[in-house]
Amino acid sequence: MSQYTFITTPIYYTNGAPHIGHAYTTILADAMKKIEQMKGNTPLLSTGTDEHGQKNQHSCEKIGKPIDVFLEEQSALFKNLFNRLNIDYDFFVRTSAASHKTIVSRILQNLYDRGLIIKKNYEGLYCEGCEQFKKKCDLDENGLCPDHQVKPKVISEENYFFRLEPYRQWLKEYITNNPDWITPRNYAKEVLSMLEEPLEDLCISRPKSRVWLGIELPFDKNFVTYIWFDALINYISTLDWENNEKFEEIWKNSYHLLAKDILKPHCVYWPIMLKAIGIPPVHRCIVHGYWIGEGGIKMSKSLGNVVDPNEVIDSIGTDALRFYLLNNMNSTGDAPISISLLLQGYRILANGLGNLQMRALKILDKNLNGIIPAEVELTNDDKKLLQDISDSFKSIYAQDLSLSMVNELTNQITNACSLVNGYFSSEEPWILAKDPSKSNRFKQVLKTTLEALSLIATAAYPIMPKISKEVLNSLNIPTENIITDFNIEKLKSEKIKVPEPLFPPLEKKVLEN
Ligand code: ME8
Repeated sequence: MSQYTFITTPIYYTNGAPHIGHAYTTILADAMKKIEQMKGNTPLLSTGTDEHGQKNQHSCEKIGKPIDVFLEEQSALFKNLFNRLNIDYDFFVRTSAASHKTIVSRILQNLYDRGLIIKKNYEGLYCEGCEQFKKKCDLDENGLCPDHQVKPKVISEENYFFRLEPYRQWLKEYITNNPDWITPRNYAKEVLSMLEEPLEDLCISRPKSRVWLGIELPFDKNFVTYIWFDALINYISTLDWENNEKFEEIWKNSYHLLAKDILKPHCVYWPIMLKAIGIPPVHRCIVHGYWIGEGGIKMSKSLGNVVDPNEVIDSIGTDALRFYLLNNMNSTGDAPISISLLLQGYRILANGLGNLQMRALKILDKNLNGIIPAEVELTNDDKKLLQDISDSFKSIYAQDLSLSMVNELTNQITNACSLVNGYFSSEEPWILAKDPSKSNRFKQVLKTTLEALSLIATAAYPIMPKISKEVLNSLNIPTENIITDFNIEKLKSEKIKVPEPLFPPLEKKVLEN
């Protein structure tokens, strides 16, 4: 039976242009949406931009544009990139939208009226990059924020606070009783260790004298809402939770995707906020590591070591970028990225999938007038090769959504391409073609290869949507509604043409310089 699956990405800060890290989480979300669609479910994907807080404010002040213009332009950079990346999002949240602001205000007023928000003075170390107060133990040996490599400022001010401690025990038990709530599990352990010590009250306001870009507190006009309290609510405001009669049905199968930098807000603050609001936690948090850029540190806008996804798309195309990212980030940690690694990834695709398609279709065209020999009976060994490939894809698609599931899918695509390329080479169809007595074997080899190609292209749809459709179209398989059909021997005796190469040789362009 079809069910909703709600998949979210973080909403990204608009203080700079999007980079590979932003592209990755959004591509991962899109791949998951496509997997759910292929399974016949009804996935909804939400992404967007986080448009308040000091970081955005400072960037806007530096550029000197009116705030609305600045936010509109910055947000458009993300939308444009996501369009180029073939991201099929259903919602694009902008926290500056009136509908979001109203919901945040209503939640704040409700918590305030119930005595869950209190006012007091606070002095602490503040990292603007994280938009968070830090404890000494959060900093590195030089007293710097490990993610932003800056010394946090000492800030003392009156603010409003939301008490987290009363919920700590509940959250600990929830995580212990739901070991897959945060995946991979090592991040659940990290969160449990954050819950060993009493939780400090969460400062949920910023005085307007310091931060003017934010949602005004409904009960005190001298303050704006702390950006995280505002941003996390996007996950329910985007569904218009109070007025949406399907909210529960959608929420019960919801997935938050995020990198480990924002584990605490998502896995400590957010479930507690939801508990106080009266909503159960998200179904699952899927956490990934960092893309490590040149210099061996986390790629980030503030550090200036970013790979520009638009440049990469110009050079190797969207699908090769999607494949590289989904194939190289696995559940065990961080992953390296550089232009030369991306180019290497492109060549692997060209030699694998690209080569497989081209050699099979060219020989078909040359010897059988381009007509697929669908009528030929395959040997048991040929059938077994196809069945093994089919079973491997079926078993991956049967898994629940996770980082490792998507990663395994990319590995299986690569493995299947090598397997079938190996089969093709060892059967030597170009020699069989010359010997009329071997005509049956020649047809069997071609049919097996093309059937395998159709399985690989179907499985690859969530990872490389455009390439997948190109391959399926080249085999005359309809692509309006690609489903998890891994039955073997589906091709018809139809005439097909040799298409343009999927991964043409790269010109020596911008990227390599
Ligand atoms: O944190 N490696 O926004 P943000 C992997 N607005 N992923 C990366 C990455 C890297 N080097 N850099 C960024 C915020 N990402 C808040 C979120 S949500 C309610 C509010 C990805 O622009 C990754 O998904 O700093 C990470 O969690 C997110 O971008 C942070 O984006």
